Amino acid sequence: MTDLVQLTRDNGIAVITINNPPVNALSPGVPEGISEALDQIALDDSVKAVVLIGGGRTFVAGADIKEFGKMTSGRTRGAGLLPLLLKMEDSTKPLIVAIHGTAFGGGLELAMAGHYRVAVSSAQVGQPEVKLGIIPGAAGTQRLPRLAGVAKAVEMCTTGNPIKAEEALKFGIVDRIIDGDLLTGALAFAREVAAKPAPKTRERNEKLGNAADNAQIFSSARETVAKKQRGLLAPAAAIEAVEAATKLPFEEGCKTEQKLFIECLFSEQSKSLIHVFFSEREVNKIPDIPKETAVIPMKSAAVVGAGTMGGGIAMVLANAGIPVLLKEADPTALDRGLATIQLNYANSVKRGRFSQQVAEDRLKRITPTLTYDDFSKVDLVIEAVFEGMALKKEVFKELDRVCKPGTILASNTSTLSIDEIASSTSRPEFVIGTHFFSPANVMRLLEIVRGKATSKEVIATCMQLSKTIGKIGVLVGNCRGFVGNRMFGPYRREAQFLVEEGAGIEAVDKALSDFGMAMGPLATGDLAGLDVGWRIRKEYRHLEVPGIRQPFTEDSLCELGRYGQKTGAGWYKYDDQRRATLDPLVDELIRKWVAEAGVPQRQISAQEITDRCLYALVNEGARILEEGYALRASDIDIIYLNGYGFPAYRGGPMWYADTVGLKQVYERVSEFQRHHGEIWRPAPLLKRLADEGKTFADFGKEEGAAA
Ligand code: 3H9
Repeated sequence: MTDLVQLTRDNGIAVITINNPPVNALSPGVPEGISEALDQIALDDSVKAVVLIGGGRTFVAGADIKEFGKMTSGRTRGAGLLPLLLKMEDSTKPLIVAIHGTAFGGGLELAMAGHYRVAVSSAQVGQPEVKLGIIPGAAGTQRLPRLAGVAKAVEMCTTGNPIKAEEALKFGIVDRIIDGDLLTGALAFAREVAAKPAPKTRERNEKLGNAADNAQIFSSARETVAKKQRGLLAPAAAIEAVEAATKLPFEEGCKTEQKLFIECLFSEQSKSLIHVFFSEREVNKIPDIPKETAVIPMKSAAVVGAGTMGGGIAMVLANAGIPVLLKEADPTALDRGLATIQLNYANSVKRGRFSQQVAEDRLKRITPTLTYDDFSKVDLVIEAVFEGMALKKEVFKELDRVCKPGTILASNTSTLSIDEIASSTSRPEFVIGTHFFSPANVMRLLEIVRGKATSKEVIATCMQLSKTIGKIGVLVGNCRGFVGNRMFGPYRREAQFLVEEGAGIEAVDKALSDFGMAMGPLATGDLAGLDVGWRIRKEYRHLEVPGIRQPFTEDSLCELGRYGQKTGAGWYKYDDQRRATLDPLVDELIRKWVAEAGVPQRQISAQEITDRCLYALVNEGARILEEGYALRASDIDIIYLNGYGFPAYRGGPMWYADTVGLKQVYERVSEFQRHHGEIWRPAPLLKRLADEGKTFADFGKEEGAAA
């Protein structure tokens, strides 16, 4: 037997334990180990029943995702799990699967091939494969509807969301919840059923429904996935596979599932989503900050500024159980900020996200204040005042005076220099950027900006805090706009240039939305508020290089008071439900402005629109990477997926460029340089990697950079 699987005996019951830390994935050796254990058990007359359990913190979290890359590159292609699962199911001795932690993907498929399943109440089960761009590939789409019914199986296989043990019990996926020690409970259960015939899941057809009801389930599921999982291939494939379970015998259904599984696995979408899975975990690895770095205990916090961002950040902290002071200079602004928070919580209660009691508890953790009086007690302050250097420096000077030594002083600035802000304090090592994205209580991204003096403990604490508050923290360096907004500038610049050169506003947004972006760049501007960028541009106008082309339409719209959704008009006009329609006036104005500026007009294709906008992102991303402001290309991807609505199934802008091929991207960027001048000069790193036939992903691995 392999050392990943152990076989022991307990008074007539065999116990197979899987020990493949950290998550007992079904790596090579695990299925073989289980199979060997079953062979030994079959020959041992003293064994009356079998318990299969996971060692350590969980049952099996699925297939080993690292193996998929080997399969798609042709390095491995084993028999898969199906033969093992049939062998388990055909065992004449009842096999009880004992679940704690997570039985996900192949883990749930393994469990469903057992004759019974017992679980602790904290356990979760799920078929999360769609999140990796695939579908269950070991008969999950065939056994799950037989246990849970067709509708539940469709829901679980298309959303990928797990369910808790209690719900799994209700739907027949689990047979009993075990209170107390899982193994003890599983052994007792095994003794109860040892003499009974072992029910095979694949032969249980009573929950497979009837044709008419099923047709309804499948058609409404297809509608839902087309709307909610726009652009993704796997959810529709999952529906097709479950449909096969209702129409074909088990073996035939498995063949359909296999065919769809392989198609999905070899798709670009799956490769991208697997890249995203590992990249999300990679962001936590910071070369010069070891895991053991001490963190500062975080018992209480304060937020300065009760505007949209400040209020959202206070909610995020309160939601995570951290008491927070919310400070404003002006009583009216404070009342307004609090009213917004109350409204947000009330809306969440109305939508059933949490109870009134939870909302009240969270609200109680937010203490409004007009003074810095209690700031001496807090462990962290996040400043979220208006975006202007002079004001920020004033606030930090005051924070330095009132806060105890050791308090982390963080700024939510989206563009300004953390080093300059830190220079107004006597403790630059405690100053850091925590750049939240709007709405702060919804968006998952947190850019953590390292100043040149920021201490490792402060960085480690903020990285940990990002997890506590349910965000994905990405460490970036201190350059103008940091990573996300620095790249977003050229992206939105190109969107405006395209409009100025003759593309329609809707055509620009549609091209990017068809690519998969959550919203087009102009509609995004309207949502965020066009005045935000306008104010920032004014702050930096003195740095503009004369003779370099600048877009002007958005500033001109701002001068007319068209700030976007909040003023009911921006690039589009909005009704009171914030629904956008094209405004002929804007079109007229733009044509007039560009005629005055003498910009030649032409027809522009959707391909040019996407290439211009996306390669502007990529080219700037390449500079950021080379200059060391991002640790890895994949960190940039994670920023774009979680903060800017980039489609996960394209892997992020840097990954997307790698999939296009850097040679092709470089040539297109060079072509844009010939037509549009120096702003399109290819980043040196892009040129070098293209020349060497390498990818951005290679750069991260071979050379490493430092934020
Ligand atoms: C599948 O099963 C297909 C089937 O139909 C069969 C087809 C034949 N493989 O997330 P964490 C690593 S598809 C390899 O930080 P947590 C992870 O990279 C699979 N590695 O912990 C990390 O490594 P590192 C379906 C895996 O406690 C470490 O384990 N299953 C796998 O926050 C700890 O992970 C899934 O999609 C894996 N399957 O969360 C489940 N899982 O320390 C994917 C984890 O080097 N996994 N690792 O960075 C998860 O959702 C979470 O990891 C889990 C634990 C909830 C289990």
